[in-house]
Amino acid sequence: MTMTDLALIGNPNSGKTTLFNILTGTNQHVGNWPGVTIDRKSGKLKHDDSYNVQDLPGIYSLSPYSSEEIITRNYLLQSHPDQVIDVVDATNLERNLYLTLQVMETGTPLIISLNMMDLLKKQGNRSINLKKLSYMLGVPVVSISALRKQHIDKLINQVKTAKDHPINYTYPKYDSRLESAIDMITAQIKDLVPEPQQRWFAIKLFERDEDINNAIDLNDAQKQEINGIIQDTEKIFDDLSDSIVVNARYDFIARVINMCVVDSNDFTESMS
Ligand code: GDP
Ligand code: K
Ligand code: MG
Repeated sequence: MTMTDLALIGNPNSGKTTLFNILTGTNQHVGNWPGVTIDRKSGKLKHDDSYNVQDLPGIYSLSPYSSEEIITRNYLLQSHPDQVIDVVDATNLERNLYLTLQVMETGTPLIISLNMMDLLKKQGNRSINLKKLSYMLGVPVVSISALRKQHIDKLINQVKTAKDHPINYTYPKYDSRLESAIDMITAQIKDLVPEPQQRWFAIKLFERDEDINNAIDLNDAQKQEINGIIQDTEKIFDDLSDSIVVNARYDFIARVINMCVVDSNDFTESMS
């Protein structure tokens, strides 16, 4: 039997464990991640034990600062899950999409499960156009309520569809001046990193991420070239490289929100 590794990723309190419990039922194994006292829950999908489901620690970013971030980031980049369900809290869309973009930068196939839809409805001041959201990000979006067990079957169908038709999204594109820097860095590493992860490595090198710097064997000429690209781009933006990337992600999210979200407050203001 071919096994499919399915991992749940998302911000803390987005509903990952609630969803994990529904997906796996009693088929759970609870342990610890190696070397840390952070719970590790994994299990087989209920009614289909060809899926291994992994509940990953909740994080806001794929930076290598907290144990949670390191575990999740290494899991994505080294264990290469076949599919990722990104559990997004619909009532905190902007903040949650910040992680979504980073997962997309790694090239990992993902499905967005827009959770807490019951709460969003109850709050009653915002609506999200799911079709547009899916279109703008280029990934499937399924709205659910894990708490009320709503639309879980739809999500499972989407997971199974993605197995036969792997998701091929385009990477989110940022400011064109940043994109040129990423392209030039990618050219330096194209023989050192497998294609789907080149963009992630290039962005991380641009951010001067030490772990990624240590993970690839750049020669002195390449290091110098990359340093030059980073410094030139910092001059153009008059900003530090990691903050250039943070701003680029938030600009992208602002465009997505602008297209996909209607706040009733905006509507009231525009009427007066
Ligand atoms: P995790 O940190 O991502 O694992 O999140 P949890 O699964 O522990 O959920 C965090 C809190 O959100 C808990 O109190 C859940 O009961 C609640 N929760 C999870 N999913 C939903 C949902 O769809 N709607 C509502 N209203 N609450 C939810
Ligand atoms: K929690
Ligand atoms: Mg949890």
